[in-house]
Amino acid sequence: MLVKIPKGWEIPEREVTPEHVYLNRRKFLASASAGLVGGLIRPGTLGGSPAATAGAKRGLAPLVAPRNPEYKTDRPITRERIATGYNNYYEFTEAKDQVWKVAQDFEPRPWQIEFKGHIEKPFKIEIDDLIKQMTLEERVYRLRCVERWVVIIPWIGFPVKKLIELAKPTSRARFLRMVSFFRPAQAPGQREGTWSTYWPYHEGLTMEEAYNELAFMVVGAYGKILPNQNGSPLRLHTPWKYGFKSIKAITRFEFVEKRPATFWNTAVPNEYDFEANVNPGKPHPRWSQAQEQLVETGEVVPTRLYNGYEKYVAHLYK
Ligand SMILES: Nc1nc2c(c(=O)[nH]1)N[C@H]1C(S)=C(S)[C@@H](COP(=O)(O)O)O[C@H]1N2
Ligand SMILES: [Mo]
Repeated sequence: MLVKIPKGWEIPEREVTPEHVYLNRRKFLASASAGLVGGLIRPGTLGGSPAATAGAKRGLAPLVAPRNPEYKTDRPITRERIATGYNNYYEFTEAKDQVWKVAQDFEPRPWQIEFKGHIEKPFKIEIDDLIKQMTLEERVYRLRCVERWVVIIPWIGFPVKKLIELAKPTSRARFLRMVSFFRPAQAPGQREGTWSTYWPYHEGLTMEEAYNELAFMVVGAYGKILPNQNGSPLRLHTPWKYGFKSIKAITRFEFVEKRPATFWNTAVPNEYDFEANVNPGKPHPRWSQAQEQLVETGEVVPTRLYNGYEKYVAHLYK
């Protein structure tokens, strides 16, 4: 059932400081004005570009793939301009409504991806050669940020399983480690202080999670090549986990034996764990996770265990 926002509903500001804790208070206050603080994200106030995709100056190349009808969501797809105009991408800026702008000059091509670790033979491949080897499909998935905001996006990509099959891991591989880019010249957030010791962004999954049918490698959205702000040219989406697991702009896949360190777990270990499964019953140390807010409409709805994807993944955590 749909829970409308009660009048004056607010998450007190002290409870919603985003992933960076209190380390950069002033900058947070600037960016928070467009977010959950104050309770509402006003529809139509996001982004600054008249194009459907926020910031797409000349338009993105079309990328069309048949929709996989298996994956249903509780709400309609979020308008493109909202989902491309409100982002988390700390390499660029912590101001969610500015990421599209700051990321405009980032160059997602040419882009080489490295495969290493416990695989038959390490290799490198250009993103477009990788895409050519894959059968693309569209999947409409929820994205639930640990900060409690939700968007619903028609992603285009292929199962992580297919990528693993290409890499041919040996039996020693127990985790898949993923590493993002490091380009301080194009990413202002990598030049500034707060997170300087943690870049590049890095994440990981157990091999079992990576093989799960939901785990998706994304190369497009809304019938186009993925815009920079959503993680072009290649990002992960694991819809049963908090958004921070879904690493953007991946440059390296590494098959490892030991559980890899992850960006947010290293930076703020008491707030972000490796598993990061969406769970309404497990509060963040600074806020409840029982409810969440649709970015487009401002509706506040109950959080669902595994973000509503229980039937696909619950068995992994028995
Ligand atoms: N490289 C990188 N990947 C990242 C992030 C980031 O800051 N850097 N933020 C994460 C977080 S916290 C979220 S909620 C999602 C947001 O994805 P979206 O902007 O496409 O909605 O990206 C995730 N992937
Ligand atoms: Mo997030």
